[in-house]
Parts: sequence; structure tokens; C-alpha cells
Amino acid sequence: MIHLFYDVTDLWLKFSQTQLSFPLMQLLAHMSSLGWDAITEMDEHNRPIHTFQVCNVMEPNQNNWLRSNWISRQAAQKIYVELRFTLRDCNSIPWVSGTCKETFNLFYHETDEAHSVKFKPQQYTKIDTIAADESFTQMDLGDRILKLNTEVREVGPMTRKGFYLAFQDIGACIALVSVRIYYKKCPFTLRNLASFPDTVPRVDSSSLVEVRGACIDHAEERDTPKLFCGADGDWLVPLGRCVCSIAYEEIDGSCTACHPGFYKAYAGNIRCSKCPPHSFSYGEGAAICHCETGFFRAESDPPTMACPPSPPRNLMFNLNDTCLMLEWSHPSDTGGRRDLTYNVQCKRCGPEPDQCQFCEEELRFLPRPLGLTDATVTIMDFSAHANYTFEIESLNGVSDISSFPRQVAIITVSTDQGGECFDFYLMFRGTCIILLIFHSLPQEHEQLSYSSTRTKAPSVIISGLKPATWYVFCVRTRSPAGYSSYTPKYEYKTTGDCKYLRPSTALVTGLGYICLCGNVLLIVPSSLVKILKTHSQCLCFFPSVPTGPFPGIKTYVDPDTYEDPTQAIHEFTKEIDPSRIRIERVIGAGEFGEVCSGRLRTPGKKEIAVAIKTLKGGYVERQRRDFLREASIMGQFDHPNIIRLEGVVTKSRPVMIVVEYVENGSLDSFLRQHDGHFTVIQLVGMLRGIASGMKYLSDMGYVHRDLAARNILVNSNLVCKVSDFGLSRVLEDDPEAAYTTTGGKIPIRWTAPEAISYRKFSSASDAWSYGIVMWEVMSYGERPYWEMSNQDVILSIEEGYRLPAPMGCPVALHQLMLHCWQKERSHRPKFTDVVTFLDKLIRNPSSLLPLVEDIQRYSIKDLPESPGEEMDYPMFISIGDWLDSIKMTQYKSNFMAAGYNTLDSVARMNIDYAVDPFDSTQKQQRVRHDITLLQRRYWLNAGKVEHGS
Ligand code: ACK
Repeated sequence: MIHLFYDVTDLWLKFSQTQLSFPLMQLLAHMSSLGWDAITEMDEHNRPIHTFQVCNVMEPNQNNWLRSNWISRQAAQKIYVELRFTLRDCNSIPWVSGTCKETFNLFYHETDEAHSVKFKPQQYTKIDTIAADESFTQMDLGDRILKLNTEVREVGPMTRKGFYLAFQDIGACIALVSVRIYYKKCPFTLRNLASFPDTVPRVDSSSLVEVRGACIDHAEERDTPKLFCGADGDWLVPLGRCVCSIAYEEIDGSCTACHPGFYKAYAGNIRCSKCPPHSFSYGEGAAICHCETGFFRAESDPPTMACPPSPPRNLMFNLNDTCLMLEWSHPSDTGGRRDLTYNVQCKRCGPEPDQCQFCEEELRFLPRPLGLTDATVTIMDFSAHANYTFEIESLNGVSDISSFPRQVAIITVSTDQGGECFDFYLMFRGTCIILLIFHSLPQEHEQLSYSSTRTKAPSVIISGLKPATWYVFCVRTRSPAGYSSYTPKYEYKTTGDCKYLRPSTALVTGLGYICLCGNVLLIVPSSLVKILKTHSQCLCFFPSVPTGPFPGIKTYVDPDTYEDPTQAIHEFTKEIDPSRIRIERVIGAGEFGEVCSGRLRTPGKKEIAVAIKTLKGGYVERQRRDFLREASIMGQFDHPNIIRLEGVVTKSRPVMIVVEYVENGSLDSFLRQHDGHFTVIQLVGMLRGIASGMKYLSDMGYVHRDLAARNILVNSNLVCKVSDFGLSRVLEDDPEAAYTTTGGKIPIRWTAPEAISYRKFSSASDAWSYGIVMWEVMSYGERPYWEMSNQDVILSIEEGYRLPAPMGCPVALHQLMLHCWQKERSHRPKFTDVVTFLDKLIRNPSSLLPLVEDIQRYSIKDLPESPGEEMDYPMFISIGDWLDSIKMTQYKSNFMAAGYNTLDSVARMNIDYAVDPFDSTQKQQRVRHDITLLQRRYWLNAGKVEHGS
């Protein structure tokens, strides 16, 4: 509230300090001639009160005026006039009826400047007639009681620069004690780090004035800060805000510079942070902390990063079986950084060490020689008769700025005869073609020699075998998809006379028979064997153990092995004419663009619902390739539990991948939305589907690497379909994926320890993830390891901790999970075992009745006969198992004789059949208890089935 003119009484004393007042003395002087008098009285406390009074109640036709001085309107649009006055009750004065009045009139007159001319009442506009709520009498006067009235009137809108107020008395007995004139405004304020100036509200009380704030010092706008000024001078509806700039933090509504030792690198509502390890800030207001001497941060590193000490150290490498693929291990010390890369430099050297020249240009490196993120590279196109030296350098973001010596591992390769394109590739000891010298291997290995040969026919003849010599060979095939991996090594020794081959291990190719005819080794198809066998010189055998994932099942071909990715797309996917697709709505956001649902028409077939993944415009070629990579993978699969690819649109824009529509979307969110809605059997059915899809994938030799409930889709019949194949190579896009110390990005909570620590991904690591999916399913979409940090998850797993069974989880399922989470990966179940096991549970639902919480609550140690003996509950598949587990084997025949041969039937039995009603020993009671428990669970679940279906 702003006072234009304050209390009359006060103004007698203070008006010189009150800027907005008008000079009362003048008012008095000016107006006194019109019937009002300025009178100072004493109040009940004997303090003087200055008043204007008029009291001509005896005479008729009174018209006494009191006028204020000119009052500047300032910013006011509407002014308020508050009057305090006393008024005499006419009835209390004798002989005045007819002449005495009990009201007076309030007037105003707007002008742009003070009048110099005489007061003209006719120019004035009436505001109101003012009456008293309480009037005083002679008695009140005697008792010195002041019956003060307060009245407020609004005037406006005002348009001129100022105004006068005037009071008209028409015959009352009044003492005007104070006049307060004010207007309302929303006062200057600070809100959300923005300042808002004094603002006058609109006259129209229903509309607000929108005011934009200005950020305070060291703050910057996030969303335009705004407030709205209401008619009563209140600020309303704060919107937007400012945030403290870089190097400043908010303290008590202002932005204060960070203290030394602290920094703030980004503008925002965050506090200054302590400098990361090995960095400092000396002064106030640091945006960044600088690395201590001897510690480094790369230019591209975020300022939040600690200053790690060094580039990577202790790089080791080892050679794969093949001569063309180099593999090395990650350095044991990554220098405290995750941005590890490798450069491979090639030198071709003459006989003398100084006769070397660079040769990256001559050779083909897959994926490339520099900036490798995986510790492997494949090198091709060697020249014959040459010595190559490869230097593998490991780098991180600070290698360039650190004075640490570069870490380089060296490998030398000599070739006698180069080869590029093999249908079969044989390497054997004896004849030297490619000699590998590995500096850290013992001396004898340097004597190994390798030779390769190729053939388009399904047989090969290798002549010139030496007697009594070991031959080792491996075979690989080449198809349009690229090279397969090598078969394991087969070792054979020729006899002294070169007549026999003695296999060292029973390993095998499946490619054909191996025959030794004289000193010639032949690999031939079966059609030729008959002929050769008739030849007394030849010894033939068929290697007995099949290689490859599984005979008779297609093998997955990695689209990355195609030099031209469009060839893979062409081979594994169908091009769809976009006119056959009708996009209906957006259902989500994928990594490359929107995911929509729609319909697909195929001539001669029923229209089907599809999900359409689109590649958003403005992509680069690499994004298009990565996007379509998923289709090239999916297109190779054909299984009810794998999302089915309908086709792709690559010849027009937008580029699309069209897959079957799966009504219930991702499994994790589906389960969260339907918490507790399904029977155990339904959940196991879903798990069975996922396992079956995974069995299909692992049989094909495909490793998923990102198996998680969020990557499973559920259809309206609860059929689960494994999806998200784009990420099997790079997990960059999974929001759950986090960087590991070895530099990869991995969804820690779902990933097997060996895959986290050294990227050993396999079907066995998929089995680990499958166990986590089981847990997610049984807990209806709970987050594995809840809010534990990734680091804590890794440490806990390392210490042997495993997720406990979710509520209501059958023992059998938790045991399967634990089986999937065996540290030793070869001990984990194969997907085929998982499917078989789940099938058994489904066929025998009573095996799902014992729940983990029941077992935990009820332990045999409670029985006095076997003190301290913990009950280790196995999976109850049969009556025998169950009785064995509770050490009641002797009752098996009773159960069988009575026809109770499944737990299902026990759950329905009359309990007295099972136990001797006259035997009240603890063990008998135990059997009773178990049966009761079984029955309760059984009926509980059965009720759920009925309810749920
Ligand atoms: O959890 P959702 O509903 O299931 O949200 C995601 C979203 O698109 C982004 O991936 C959904 N989605 C993906 N593929 C399909 C599909 N084939 N059928 C139905 N929904 C799908 C997924």
C-alpha cells in the first residue's frame, strides 16, 4: 500500500518527512473560511489530537467545505480514501430537529496541476455520502469517550496527474480526525532468483498484470521468470526461474561464488562441488578445478572428472588360433580412465631391423588400424615373403598430454606365401607358409610353421607329408557372409612310414572324411570314400564329434562380416512397398526414431497389425547401417518366441523396419501394470517361452548380450518374444548400460561377471541374464538389486551374494535362478535344459507349490529329534523327493499304496490317510504340517487360476 496522504494527526507533527502528503497548514488556511475549524483537542490519555471540526447544527441550509491541497496521483490508477471521524448524535442535542444532520459528503476533482483559482464546488464529483456507524452524545463527551468511525472509499480509474478531495458538511457536528489516501501495488520482490519491480495492479480487479522478472546478479534465465500482480497488491502464480551461473551457487536466495576448493561447472540449481580427486581451485568462484602436477585430464573430459594419473599401462597381448586375427588383453592399468583405445601400426621390415617401412596402407585392417575400442583386429592382404611387425599401442584421453612413456606391445609375423580367399583354410605343421613369432612365447614355438591352402571342391589333397610328424589343421569356410570361425585344431601324427594317421584328439570337421593315401592327406566327401577305401594304400575315417553349434540348424551370420552391409540387408530381409503400410499411431520412441503401430497389407493375405520402427531424417550413413543391422539380424530368425521381421523399407524415406505387433508391449512395464495378476503357472509359461526363444538363438550361435525384461515383448496371449537385436554388438543405446572398467558399456545388473570384467559374452552369459529375467518376472517387474549402485552389485556378486527369491516364488524357480547365476559359466544350465526343466514344472504344477518363504519359515531344526539340522529343500517333483527331503522316506509305500503318487493328489487328500492318527510324535506332526501347507498353497493357487482365467 502506498500512502498519498497520511493521518491528519500525525501530519501535524511529521508532514515534513512524509513525501506523499499534502501541506495541511495550507489546507487549514485555505478552507477555514468555509465553515470548518482546525482544532486541537486532548484525547482520553491527554494527548493532543488535531482535527477539523464543523458543528453548525442550529442553523438551516449549511454548506461548509473543507478541501485538501492538490495531491499527485503518482502511479495510482485507483485510490483509496480512509476517513476517521466522530459525529454527534442529533437526538442528543436539544432543539435542533430539522437542522441537525448526521452525514457529510465526500467529493473529488481531477486536474493535471494545482489550481491557482478560487475553489469551485460545482467542479467536484461526489464520491459518496458518509454516515457514521456510531455517533456520540453529551454523555460520551462528559466521559471523554471518543466514538471514532472509520470509512474507506475507492475512487478510480484516475486519469489526470493529480486530484483534490473535498468534504461538504450540510449541518452535522463532525470532527475529522484523519484522512489516509493510498493506492495499492505489488511491491518490489525477489522470487526464484529474479527481481520483480513495483507494479500497480489493473483497475479491473479480475485481470492480472503479467510481470517479467530480471535475473539477479550471477544468475541466468532457465524459463522466463514471471509473476502476476493481483488487484490487492499480491504477487501470484510464479512461473519460470533463474539459476545461478557457472561458479556460483544459491545461498539464501542469492548467487554466491564457490569457495576455494570447490567448483561449479554448469549453470543450474546445484551446489558447488568439492574439487574431484587430484585437482584444486585456489580462488573464489571456480568453474573448474585444475589438475595437480603429474595428474591429467583430457581436453574432452568433463570437468567433473577426477584427474587420473596416467595413460594405460601394462598392455599384454596374446594370439588367437588364427594367424590373421590379433587379439590382446586390455592393459592391467587403464590409467584410471574409461576412454581406452588402441592403435595398430604396421611396419614391413627387411632383413636388417632398420630396413622398415610403414605398411598400414598395404594391408586391410578390420575394423580399422587406429582408434580401436575392442582389443582385437583382423588383418588381411599380406604379401608373400615378407616380415611384418605390428605395434599395438594403448591410449587414453591423457596419453597426448602426459609425459608417461607410450605403452606398446610388438608382434612380428613372417609370411612365405600369402593367400586371400579360401573355401577351406588348412594350417598344418611341416610346410612353412606363415610363421608367427610371438616375443613372449618360449623359444620352441618360434619353430612352428603354418601353411594354408584353399579349394572350391569339398575335398583337398595335401601332399608331401613327412613320416612321424604331427600335423595340426583347422578348417574354415567362406560364404557370401564372410568367413566362418575356424574349427578347433585337429592334431594327427603320421606313422614312421607315413601309412597311418593317429588322431591325437577325437575332434572333427563334419566337412568330410579324412583319408591318408600314401603320404597324401585327403579331405573328401563320403561319395569318394568308397572308391578310396578300395585302394589298399588309403586309410579313411570320419571325424566323430560334430562341430558347429548343432547339426541341422541354421547358423547365425553376423551382418558385420559383410563388407557391404546392404548385401546383408538384401539377403536377410524383404523390401516392403511403403504403400502397403498404414501408420496409425506413435507407440514409443526408439533409439533411431519413433516406433509406431499400424497395419500391413500383403496381396492375397489378411492385413496384419505391425510395429514400425522409423529412422528419423537427417541420419548419417552409419546410423542407417546400425538401424538396419537389427533387421538383418532379426530376418535370420524364425521362431514363435522371437519377434518376427515382416520386412524393411529402404528404397524410400523414411527408412523403416516393420515387425509383428505385440499387443502388450515390453514385459517389464506390462508386469508392473499387472502386479500380482497372474498365476504361477502363467508366469512360468512366459518364462518357458523366453527360454525357448533363447534356446533357438543359442542353437543358432547368436549371443544376445542384452537379455532383460525390458527387451521382451508380450502379446495378448501372454506369449513372450525376445526382441532388441540391434544392441548385441554395441550396448550404447540401452539406458541400463553403464561403462565398465574395461571401457565397454554393459547393463551391469543383467550381465554375467565374466562379461562385465573381460567382455566374455556367450550363451552362458545369456543364461545368467535369463536368471535375472526370471527374477524380474517372478517379482512383477521389480528392479534387480533394487537401488543398489552398479558398483555395489558387482562387489556383492563377487562376494557370492545372489538375489533372494521374490515374494511368492516357488523354490524350484529360485533354484533355477541360482543355477543360472553360477560363477563358473560352464556350470550354468543350457537353454535346452531350462526349457526341459520348465516343461516339467508346467506338467507337474504341484512342484511349484513349495514357496521359498514357507521353507525359510519352517526348518527341520525346529524338530527336537534333529537339532540344528538345516533343511535344504530340493525341488519337489515327486512324492518320493518330497518325503526324502523331510526324512520320511519310510512313508513312501503308504502314499503309493493309497494311490497318492503326485503332490497334486496329496494336496487333495484326507490328511489321516497319510499319518497314523494315533501317532503324535513330532515327525508325524511334521508330515501333517507339510500336507496342510501343501493343501493351503494348492487351493490358494487353484483359486487364483479360476479367478485369473
Ligand atoms: O513398453 P512399450 O509399450 O513396448 O514401449 C516400447 C516402445 O515401443 C519403444 O520401443 C514398443 N514396441 C516396440 N516394438 C513393439 C512391437 N513389435 N509391438 C508393440 N510394441 C512395440 C515398446
